[in-house]
Amino acid sequence: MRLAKGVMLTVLAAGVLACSDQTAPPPTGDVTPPTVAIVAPDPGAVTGIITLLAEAADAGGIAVVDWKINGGILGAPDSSPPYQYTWNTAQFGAGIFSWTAVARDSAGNTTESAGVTYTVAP
Ligand SMILES: [Ca+2]
Repeated sequence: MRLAKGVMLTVLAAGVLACSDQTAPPPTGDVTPPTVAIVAPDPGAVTGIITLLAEAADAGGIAVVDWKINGGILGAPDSSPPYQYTWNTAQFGAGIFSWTAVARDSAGNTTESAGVTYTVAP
């Protein structure tokens, strides 16, 4: 019993030493995804040509913002603020459309905004 306890303490001590010998892991860079939200226009009925506006932020910098309508990417990635998309609401006819903005930071982390729904009347 006493021997077993001694062995366990030895193993424990070795483990502590092994841990204290290790240096801190190297920084792995930016692992925090950006924040992004569609801030205009307010959800609801839209008509004509409107400008969608997203705000994106990241401590390491935003690389691009993509726009998605009903889950499909539309247009080219926007690499500089203000992050806007000019949407001709006649493009897809009448219907209900959910937009999101997807921000990617300089390290490749991505965040998709909450969806904002617009209704295009017939
Ligand atoms: Ca980041």
